[in-house]
Amino acid sequence: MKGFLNEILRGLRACPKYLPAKYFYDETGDRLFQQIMSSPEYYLTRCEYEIFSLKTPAIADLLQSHLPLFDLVELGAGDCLKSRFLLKELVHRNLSFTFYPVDISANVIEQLTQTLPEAIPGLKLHGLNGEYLAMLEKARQLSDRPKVVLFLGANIGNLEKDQTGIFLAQIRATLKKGDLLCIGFDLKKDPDIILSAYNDKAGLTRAFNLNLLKRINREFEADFDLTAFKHFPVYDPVSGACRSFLISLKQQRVNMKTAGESFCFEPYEPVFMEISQKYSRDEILALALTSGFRPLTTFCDSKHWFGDAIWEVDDK
Ligand code: AVJ
Repeated sequence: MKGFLNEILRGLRACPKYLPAKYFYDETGDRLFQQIMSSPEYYLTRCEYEIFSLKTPAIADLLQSHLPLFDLVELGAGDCLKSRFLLKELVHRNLSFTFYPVDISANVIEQLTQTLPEAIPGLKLHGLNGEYLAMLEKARQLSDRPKVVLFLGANIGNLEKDQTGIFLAQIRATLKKGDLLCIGFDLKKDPDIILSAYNDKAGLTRAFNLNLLKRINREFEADFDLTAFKHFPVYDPVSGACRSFLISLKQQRVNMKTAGESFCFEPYEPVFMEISQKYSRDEILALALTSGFRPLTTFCDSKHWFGDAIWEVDDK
């Protein structure tokens, strides 16, 4: 909670202004993201769903051929829509493992704990509510089995390119040689397809971004006028960065009682909200190598729009 306020303040005091996308996910944010995932424009989830619905036996074979025994940790588990294919398959194969879903949303972990063991009889689940690295460390303390870490949904795309290698190296540092990482990347494709995924006709992504202002209003007694900001996503086909901004439509001052501070916005001043980085195959391979992993294989959907790469923790 303290971290939340401090990060919000840092972002609003900065020039140019930004807000951290990880705070999108309050109860309303979770619901909006669910709706985004089933919107016609947001292809990512459907592509990765296709991979897991069709290729789970091959994925399970690969995991088992590298590790006879392991626990499964999923970073940013959400509703486990895709990973439940793998969980079912592994339970079916009578593999003894514990599933540690990690999520920043307490709400999500509560839901999973209630529903997943019912949906998959025999599943051992231990939910971890918190940030990725801290919870990965926690899972390590709870069990010394080798780990298979799932990081799906292109969540890695929420990091700036220069932070991605650092983050992956941090993940690697919490793992042991031979541990596996299954990581989902959204691939570079027709820019129009990418851009419309972040600018859906129903306005879900717009509401998703504005909801963070609403959350700040509620939790920190602020007075953001949600009608005075415009959702504006851009995609750079060279870097592969898709960025969402909220643009202040007028000169305005926003007060935040909890912080005893106010923030001025110029007309058309942007607030950077989120990056959703897209990757080429070569960029994915290079990323594995620079962060201390050995790429084993990548599973793709039939359109080649999305890839789930499997990497092995390499020697130091
Ligand atoms: C959950 C980070 C993968 O960047 O595509 C969806 C979040 N933002 N629509 C993404 C998101 C706007 C999503 N990730």
